[in-house]
Amino acid sequence: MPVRSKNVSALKAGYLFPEIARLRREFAAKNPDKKIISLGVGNTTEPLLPHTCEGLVEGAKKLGDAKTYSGYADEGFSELRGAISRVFYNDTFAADEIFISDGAKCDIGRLQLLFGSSVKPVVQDPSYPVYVDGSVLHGAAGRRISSCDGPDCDDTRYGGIEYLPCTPENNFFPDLSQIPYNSLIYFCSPNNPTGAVASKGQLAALVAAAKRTNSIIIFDAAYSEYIRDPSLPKTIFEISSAKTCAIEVNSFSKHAGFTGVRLGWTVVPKELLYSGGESVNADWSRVQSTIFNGASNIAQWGALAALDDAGRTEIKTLTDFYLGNAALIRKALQVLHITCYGGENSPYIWAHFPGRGSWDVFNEFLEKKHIVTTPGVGFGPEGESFIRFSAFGHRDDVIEACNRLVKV
Ligand code: PGU
Repeated sequence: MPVRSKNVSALKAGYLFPEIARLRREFAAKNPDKKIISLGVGNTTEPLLPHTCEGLVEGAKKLGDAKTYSGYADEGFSELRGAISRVFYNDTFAADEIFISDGAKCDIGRLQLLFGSSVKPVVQDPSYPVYVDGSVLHGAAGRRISSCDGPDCDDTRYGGIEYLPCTPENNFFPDLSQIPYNSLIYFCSPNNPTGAVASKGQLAALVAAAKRTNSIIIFDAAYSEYIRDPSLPKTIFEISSAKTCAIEVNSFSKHAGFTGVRLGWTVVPKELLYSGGESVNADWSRVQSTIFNGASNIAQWGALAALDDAGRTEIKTLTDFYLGNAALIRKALQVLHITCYGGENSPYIWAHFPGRGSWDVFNEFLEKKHIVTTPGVGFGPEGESFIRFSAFGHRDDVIEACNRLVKV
């Protein structure tokens, strides 16, 4: 029999969110009379919006008609690539710099194929766990420095990864002087889980640091449509010189409710070159056309509807709704005098419980309030005394969860 891949065996026992789902199921089995409310995984709950949904329905009908049937869509419909450039990037990218995908997570998982195992991954600590786990799968994370295993192991560092602490003390923006040469810098803004959004000045400093260290940034903008403060940048490409050092991933999941429909995109500027001068854009096209066969045509028709004027108006309503949930959760935590961050330009609230372990707090909320959250340490060592609340939920459930929270 073939042996198990060293990279797979180096992963922590279980991926964060299925582990939390398992703990929820265990609790539900032991407490069948309790109504559990999930503010854990960031999974959308509200139905698709009518105009966007109509786009999906029309897309399905096109596939059922000989005159409009289409098969493999290669790197994406050119109309959709053009519409993304227009709506999100002020038309500054050509269609062939935007690659349509089946979601941001999938592209994050594939992008490291471009850089191999010798690149140095750099992550914000805390951040979305796929950056670390993806690096482990590509063999770039080095040795696991860990004294334990299992779902509640809070010691999950890897020797080959540079962790940049993002804490209240530094306003959740890292010390960029820690970035080593030839790094692959994963940067998420609005950040999952802290909800912090980097300012334009901070992104300019990040781009300068990437250039100084000959590094490439993978910028994850999955929550950009939650930014309400007009002074905050929604894309790394608001810094124009980022075209020579950054790739951006984004998704229709969180703003159009496409978590189950599946559609995202990745921008790889033509100006972005490896140290040897080769084109990263050409290689990404080669990789995608080899191991990915294009996103669903139906989903792409839905996305085109989501990007026209009626679709954009709907999306604002949907993101406003989830931000309304976030405001309720923040308010309940403030009543309890729990210090919390985020939730204003992001659907996540990062609540601080100084001196406590995050799994402890997670268990307490589950057992006493029957509310599922996400323990902060699942996002990195600096998340240890924090809990993440997700604002994705039906309004009635969020109100009930807030009532339970404030009730002594
Ligand atoms: N990027 C970030 C920063 C995310 O938080 C998520 C989802 C994604 C990408 C995934 O985008 P897709 O386009 O849908 O692939 N984060 C959620 C869901 C958990 C998960 O494993 O993806 C969360 O709760 O953090």
